[in-house]
Amino acid sequence: MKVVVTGAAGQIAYSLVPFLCEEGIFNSPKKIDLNLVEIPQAMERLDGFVKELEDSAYSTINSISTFDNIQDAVIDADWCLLVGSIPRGIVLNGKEIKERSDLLKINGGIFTEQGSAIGKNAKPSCKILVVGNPANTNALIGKINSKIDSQLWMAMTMLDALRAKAQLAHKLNCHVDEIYRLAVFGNHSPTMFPDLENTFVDGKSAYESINNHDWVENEFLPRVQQRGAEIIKARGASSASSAARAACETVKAVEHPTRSGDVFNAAVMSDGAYGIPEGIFSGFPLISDGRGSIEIVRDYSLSDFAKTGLKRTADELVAERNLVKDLI
Ligand code: NAX
Repeated sequence: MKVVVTGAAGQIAYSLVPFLCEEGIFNSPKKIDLNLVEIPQAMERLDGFVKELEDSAYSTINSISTFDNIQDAVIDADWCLLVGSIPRGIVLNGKEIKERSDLLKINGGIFTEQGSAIGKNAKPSCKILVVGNPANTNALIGKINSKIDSQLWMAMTMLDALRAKAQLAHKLNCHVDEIYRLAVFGNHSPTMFPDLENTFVDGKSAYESINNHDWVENEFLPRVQQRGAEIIKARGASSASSAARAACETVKAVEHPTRSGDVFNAAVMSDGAYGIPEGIFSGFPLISDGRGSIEIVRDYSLSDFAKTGLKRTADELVAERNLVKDLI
């Protein structure tokens, strides 16, 4: 099977690709043809990484190829992990890219081209995970430009869900594996809404076990929403190892059936579920049948507090869509 990773010389890919090469990630006995994509200026760095991958002698890998153009890289692709993008804070033409709106326009151009290439050249059953930020709106641009309905486009919200799980496990003094049905709704941004009211630990509602709304609203939510900024402050660089693990967990979650009574997290195109407007990419609780089909789980009950949180993050996504309307 063919797996494409863009931004392959970047820091997330440096952890992500080795994770993907481990046994048991893809639900297929086939060996992987790995296509790594970068911009021309980063090809030398990418070659160094390829040497390390070769030296790792993975039994899952059939071939490793590098590309500085997306068109050829995605021919017959089964999976595309779109990690490459221009980060906030970079200086382009003497101007620092600070605003999400500027980032949206610059990255929008990249995802128009990548979407169109994937639509034309990848398999009709190709699955695409957008990691590069602003991930939700980049996924929207990619999907619309692919012009193919059968391909599955997602944006990554798994990292937000794993962050929320870790905080909850800490609070309830339980193991992360004991947590079921934790869902993160909305945008991969500080407006995201991780819901605890439908989350279960040991068969009991996590929200009721915590029994402290003030902690949920004023400690848990801001901590999860601001975790990325906290890591940048401490590390001097954005989350890479955890982001890579989250991307790999998303692939695994789509490729294998969801454990009974649980969900997994990714952003997909909304069909109006939970009042999130149609035609934007929002985080939802999802299940997979492990055969390429995923579905939104629709039985979460939302309190007024949750509905307010969902509206805020959905409004942000609609505003982002308006900023890129000439690209979709
Ligand atoms: P890096 O700057 O280390 O790597 C990005 C790489 O992408 C660079 O090597 C660059 O040359 C390459 N690139 C740029 N444009 C490209 C193009 N058109 N085709 C192919 N490659 C291209 O960033 P890194 O830390 O790896 O982060 C990558 C992206 O993930 C960023 O946009 C970042 O904001 C985003 N993140 C998303 C997360 C999520 O949960 N959705 C969490 C982590 C991360 O912040």
